[in-house]
Amino acid sequence: MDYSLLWLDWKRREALPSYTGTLCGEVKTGEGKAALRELIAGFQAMRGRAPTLSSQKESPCLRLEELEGPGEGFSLLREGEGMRLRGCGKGLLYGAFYLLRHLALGEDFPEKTSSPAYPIRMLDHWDNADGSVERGYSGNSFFFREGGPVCTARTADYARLLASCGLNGSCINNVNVKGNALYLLSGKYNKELREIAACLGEYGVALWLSVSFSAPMELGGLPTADPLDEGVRAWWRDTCASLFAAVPNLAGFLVKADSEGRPGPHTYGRSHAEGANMLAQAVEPWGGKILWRCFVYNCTQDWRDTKTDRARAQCDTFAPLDGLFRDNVYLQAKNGPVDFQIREPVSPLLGRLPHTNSLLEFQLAQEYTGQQRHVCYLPAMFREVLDFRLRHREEQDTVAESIQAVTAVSNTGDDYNWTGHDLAAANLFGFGLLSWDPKADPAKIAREWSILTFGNDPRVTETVCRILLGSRETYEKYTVPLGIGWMCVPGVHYGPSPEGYEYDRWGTYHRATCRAIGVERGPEGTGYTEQYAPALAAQYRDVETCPEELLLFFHRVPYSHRMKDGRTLLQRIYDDHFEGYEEAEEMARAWESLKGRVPEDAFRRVQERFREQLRSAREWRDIINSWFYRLTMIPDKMGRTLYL
Ligand code: GCV
Repeated sequence: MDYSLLWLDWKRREALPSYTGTLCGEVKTGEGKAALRELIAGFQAMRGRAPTLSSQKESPCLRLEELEGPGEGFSLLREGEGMRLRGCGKGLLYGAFYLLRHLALGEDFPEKTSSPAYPIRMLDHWDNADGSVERGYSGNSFFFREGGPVCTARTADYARLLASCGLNGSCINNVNVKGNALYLLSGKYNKELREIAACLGEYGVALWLSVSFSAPMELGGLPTADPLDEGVRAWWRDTCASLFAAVPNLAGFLVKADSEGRPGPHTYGRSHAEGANMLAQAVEPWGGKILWRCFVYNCTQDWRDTKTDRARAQCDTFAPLDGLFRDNVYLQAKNGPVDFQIREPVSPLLGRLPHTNSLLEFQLAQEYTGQQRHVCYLPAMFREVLDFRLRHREEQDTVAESIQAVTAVSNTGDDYNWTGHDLAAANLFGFGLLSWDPKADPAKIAREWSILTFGNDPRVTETVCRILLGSRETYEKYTVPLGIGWMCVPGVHYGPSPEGYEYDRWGTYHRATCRAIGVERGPEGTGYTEQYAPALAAQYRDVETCPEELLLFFHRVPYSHRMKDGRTLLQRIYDDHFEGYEEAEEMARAWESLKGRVPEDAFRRVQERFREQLRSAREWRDIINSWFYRLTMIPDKMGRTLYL
């Protein structure tokens, strides 16, 4: 096998309950059969012996009861010394994985009745047709090789991984549609797409494709892509009719329009609602859906322009359109208003679409959070976002309660371990579990992932959890302070460059002088705070009540600003950077202590990553601290080394 099975590599477990020796009941659907297959293989791996199959009810056994319908929920209940798993085909599949995971954790009768929080729980791949992956940190694409899509054994194991943690959709190509990806719509690759869709479908995973808004011109040779043009509408209708007929299990399209140079309806003086609705009508006869990204902002800003605020752009564009989208359109908004920084406030747009389907987008690919070379466990951050109260209503006002679907930019590639850093697989697993249940506990997820991956050695579990659970704060401390973002090397987004984005066109400025830093986003400044519900706006606009970890996102403050614990802002920045590096050293030492307790190949891969993390963390610490020192000429109170 040229790749790992990650958390699906079931380990032997002593004294498994006796019902795992017999499976009874009949299954009919593809997903039901996949559930049975997984149970047989899982029990065999854990017991060392295949279970027997019986169509009769025997005792004790695991009894499968398949219901008719598309439902995804399941119930897993004890029946004497056995268990009964009940659900429609997909439900059986999720229930089977639930049972296997919990048996592997050492539970004998893991009873559970569960159904997913959202009907769409997916991954977005930024894979290009040439096999490269935009912001990919774990090798090349396994969906595309030599210019076209491919279906391989890995596709099936990918589908298993997704289903095993509750995910049910995959958009396999980059939102920046380029090269041969354009021809995914043309019929040229229908055979390959059909194969991929069928392979994913066996595990309840729907296929999605990213499409270019100007495909009618690029592919169809039309003179325009105007969404109100009859010829354009007919072109999309015909194209969808042939594609959806040829590729069963195609769920719809993801569209990045009028964003970072991509074509869109604004070119024709049309709104995003007009653009999205035109596509929605074309896919509607096929039950298709349109996922329309809200990542729309001016990416050719003049840094001298102090009025335009990129953080405002998405709400300014989309909030006024709330309620104008068709039912099969989902507006896809990133978790923060800017772009997947280590610390951002929750996007105000998520609270401003009460009459539109909205889809929350996270990023597993750690573009700004260490690029899968630094350990940075993200489920805790995801949970913070999901739990965040948007305050537009008295009740049921959390992000989790305000959205209708979730997705994440994938962190997978064709590396042996799928995610480059072995510990980054915990992010994929955790996102899946949270997409099913947004109340899932990130600490429990880390524990579960560690046991499934490395086995049930308490010392390993405790150490891995300690590393994972502190890693986000550690990363934040030695990199970019208090929500300011963007002090990374332009383009690659790895390593420190405190002024790298300062005089550029991307709208990402901190405007530091020798006295103060930050962009004022209250009403006296850009007014961004006023995009939130009144209670939140009031909290954010006042520097005293603004959460400290977001101070520099919302306010321009002098370095002498007193933090709540009495330290100055500048001293806090120095302290964080020194502490962050020490914490990274401590994490690396903790990993070293696992030598001989985790498989040697995984040990070495992670050890290698920690070497790079420490090198890079030291660089961040010294460059950021020295840059502030050179600007202010205020020394560190503790007398630690700063460089002139
Ligand atoms: C796919 C950021 C990334 C781009 C990405 C874009 C997006 O700007 O740097 O690589 O493009 O976000 O989300 O569309």
